[in-house]
Amino acid sequence: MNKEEIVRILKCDDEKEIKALFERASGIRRQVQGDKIFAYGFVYFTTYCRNNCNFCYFRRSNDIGRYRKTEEEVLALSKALVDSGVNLIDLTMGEDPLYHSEEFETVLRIIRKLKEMGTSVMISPGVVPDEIIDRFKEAGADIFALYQETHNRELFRKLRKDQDYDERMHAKLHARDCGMFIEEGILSGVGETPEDVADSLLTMGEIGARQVRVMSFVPQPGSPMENVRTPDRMEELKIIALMRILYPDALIPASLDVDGIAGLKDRIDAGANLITSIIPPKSGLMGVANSVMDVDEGGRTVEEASEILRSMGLRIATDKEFKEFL
Ligand code: SAM
Ligand code: MD0
Ligand code: SF4
Repeated sequence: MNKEEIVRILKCDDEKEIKALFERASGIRRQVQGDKIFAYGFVYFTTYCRNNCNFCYFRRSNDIGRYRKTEEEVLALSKALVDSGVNLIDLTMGEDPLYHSEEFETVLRIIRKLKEMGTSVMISPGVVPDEIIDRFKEAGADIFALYQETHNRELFRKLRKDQDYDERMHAKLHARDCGMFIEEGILSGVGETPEDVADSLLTMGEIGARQVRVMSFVPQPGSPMENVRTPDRMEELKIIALMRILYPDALIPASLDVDGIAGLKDRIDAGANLITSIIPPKSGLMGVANSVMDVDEGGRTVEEASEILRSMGLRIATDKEFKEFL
């Protein structure tokens, strides 16, 4: 698919054609991995951040309650997630000054201990120096996540205020070059054009991303974009389908962070092969886009997700199956 064709599909509102698009995408997923769907536990272990992204609840200037989990807490929560059946732990952090201007020893130790536990690990640290990225790899991290949000530099400047586009891209490429899988991601509903989306989708392939994501923007109280409306979900779903068609083997999340557990089925039907943002109830952990939705209610669990998958003739993959897929 070239840029023109991608743009045409993004602009298309013919119901029959869109239905066929989703069927084609989910058909490819079934061909590649049958009835298996992967599941990632989400451990947002520090919500302190030095940055001021305009879309984010956790931006520095937002006056909110924050937390920083201890090493023991992170390990205990991760263990509970692994025991519940997730295939990977996504260790995510704000650009917490405690780590970012000091050192990452605690984070490195956590990665090593999680690997000793036998689980796969993804690290979402924000922008970090090359030497630290090398050490994440040495410690055993499997996937390095860093989302550009858009590949339109002008739009990037508006979203990721005072951050450098090239620096962010460099960190991602360095992680790839030192042997980790990388995840690239974009936001839907932040002022992007269909042409921007097409550029992003093609860039994801050019940089060799193993995992690719899109999330619909969710407005955050207290942030500069709090009055920007959340977009119709059709754009996100079409982008998921396009990613699947362009990259049949890619890991493509259906994030519970956007619409909670209620949003799972549509995303899987659009071609996603992976459930992210599974969070233990009453753990004090938060999501990012929807920081609390469905968390304490126990909606974001393997159990709940499995029930929905079952009704679709699908199931959560075993660890062995996930490792073979990687
Ligand atoms: N602080 C690190 C960083 O920014 O790279 C790690 C956290 S990162 C995984 C958080 C991601 O959540 C952002 O890159 C963005 O794609 C997504 N996100 C943040 N706020 C959002 C919002 N209001 N709506 C939708 N997605 C959002
Ligand atoms: C998710 N809330 O998977 C998480 C987050 C960070 N690597 C991912 C945005 O939806
Ligand atoms: Fe900080 Fe990440 Fe939120 Fe930006 S997206 S404000 S870097 S936590």
